[in-house]
Amino acid sequence: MLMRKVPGFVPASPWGLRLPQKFLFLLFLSGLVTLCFGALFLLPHSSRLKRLFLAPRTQQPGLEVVAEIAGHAPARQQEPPPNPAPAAPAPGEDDPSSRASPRRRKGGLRRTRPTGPREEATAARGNSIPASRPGDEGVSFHFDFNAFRSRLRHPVLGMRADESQEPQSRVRAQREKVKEMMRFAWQSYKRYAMGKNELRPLTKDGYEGNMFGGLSGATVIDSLDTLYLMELKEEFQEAKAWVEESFHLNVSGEASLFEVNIRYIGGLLSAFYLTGEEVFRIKAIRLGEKLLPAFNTPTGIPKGVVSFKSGSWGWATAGSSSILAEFGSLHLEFLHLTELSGNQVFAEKVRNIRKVLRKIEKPFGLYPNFLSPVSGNWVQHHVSVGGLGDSFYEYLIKSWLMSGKTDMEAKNMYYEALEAIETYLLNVSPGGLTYIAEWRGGILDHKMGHLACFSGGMIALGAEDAKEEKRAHYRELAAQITKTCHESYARSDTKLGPEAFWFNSGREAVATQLSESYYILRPEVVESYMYLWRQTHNPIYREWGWEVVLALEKYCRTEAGFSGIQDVYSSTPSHDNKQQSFFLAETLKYLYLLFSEDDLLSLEDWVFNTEAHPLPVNHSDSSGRAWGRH
Ligand code: DMJ
Repeated sequence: MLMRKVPGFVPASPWGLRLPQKFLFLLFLSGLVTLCFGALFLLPHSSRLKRLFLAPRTQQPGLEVVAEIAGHAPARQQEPPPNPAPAAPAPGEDDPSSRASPRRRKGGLRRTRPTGPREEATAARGNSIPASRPGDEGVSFHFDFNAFRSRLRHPVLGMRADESQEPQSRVRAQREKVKEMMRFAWQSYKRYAMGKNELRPLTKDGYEGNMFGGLSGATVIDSLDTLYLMELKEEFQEAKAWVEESFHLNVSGEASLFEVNIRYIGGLLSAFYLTGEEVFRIKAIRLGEKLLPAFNTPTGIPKGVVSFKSGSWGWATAGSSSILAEFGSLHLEFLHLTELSGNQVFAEKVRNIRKVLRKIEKPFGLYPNFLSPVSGNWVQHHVSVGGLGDSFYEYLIKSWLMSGKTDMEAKNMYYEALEAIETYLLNVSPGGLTYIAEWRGGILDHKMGHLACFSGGMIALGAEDAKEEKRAHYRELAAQITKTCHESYARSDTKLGPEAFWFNSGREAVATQLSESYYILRPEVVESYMYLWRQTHNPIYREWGWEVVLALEKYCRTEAGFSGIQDVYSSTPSHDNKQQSFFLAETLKYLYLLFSEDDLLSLEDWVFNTEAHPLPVNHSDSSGRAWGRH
């Protein structure tokens, strides 16, 4: 193109800008760039951008980290007691330090504050559940609560005849004592940590932890059904009001699928079935939807950690293996999510897990603890009925019972697994104590974890439906294992049991190192006492349960709640400053049931999930929803 020369015009650049104009333009450009980078670093919600532009992906932690968040970790993986905390926030107030700097452990989960309702609505996308507005979802589906209640064979809270006939009985006083402990545990939590996940009784403040992806109030949700069945009515209303007003699902952190399922989903489901209050049903379904991205793996075996972040595919930062006890302990809750929502997606997810497990080859009929969600193969051959494996076995027999004894597949898998466990893991010590060892590719570790002590109760529960010729044997086996677990308590100075105990070098049912000598208010031993009591009515189980009550009062009760202890072999143990939510959900509930009549939450009508939340047995013969296909 020809350019005419115009007088006074000096072509300064190919863009036709003069020097001062060019200078101004460059100045503007550099200002813009500075502004953008400034925003990236300084604006409060820029952390996601920073991650995108500046940081490599968080390094994937190994199996131990996954185990740790699952609460299945061996002793060395437990958190040390927290450092003295800053001044306690007022009840119900957020801890400002946690807001400014989310707790992050090496390899741990990111926990972020709630971000907004849009996050909630989008979490379900890609899993056949339409995104919906908070509050309206699940409402359109009608669950006939009255029909469900009319099918129960016993009143939920039992006949209560015992109390009027024996007002001064010892067992009534024992039950009242447990109720008082629950009231104290709740009131302490409410006073110092309401809305936080757990109470720290020594520092008198709350603790959020990093297992729940930003969800709060684990103790509230875990306590609902215990408060209800103990008829702590005022306290139950306080808990319910908190769920209605303050339990927000619009969080975007990374959570343990297992822990959220057993504590939050389990707690909400049982609160709904006990009361018929819609708020619990709706929140359970909404939260269930948020868990679905975890299943987006090549095999459909979920990863242990789910990201609640909007649009995420659930491929969060945890390691490459999924844990048997975690992906194997979803069945009960997910069937009930389908039952209460009418949405098959939940049941399909857990049916697929069952299918993978049924097909895969099992070494000697045993189920190793780690499975690749990508290849569907076992990752290593470590088998345990304690941590990492435990509740998978529990959910097999309970799936059978919860189905109204129609889920034959679960029944067969359970008895086959139990046979293999008996053949390869069961031992009797020189001193005559029966225990279930851990198996590492054929080599036995002669130890039992506290977690494995639930198995006495499980075997008792399953004994009645075993082959005729095995029933008495299983009853006896359950009693022997429970006796061994009682020994682990009886042989300590505090009469509380250690986290793990060994059978070697002439020592039996005792921990061999300090790192395994702690007790964190765990329920498994009293859980077995409860099942054995209901099966046998042998008064020894109530005696043993009472020993635990006295020990808890003496060593774990503090001015502001109950705390775990660091050494069961010390008569002056230090406290770990944590009132675990499962203490209210499980330990106190099982103790209360132990001192109650059998028709309080009758086992004919209810199964307890692995966090002791009661879920109803399917007595309907016409349900096409959750129990439709076996
Ligand atoms: C609870 O959260 C559950 O019982 C789980 O199955 C194992 N660990 C704790 C209690 O010890």
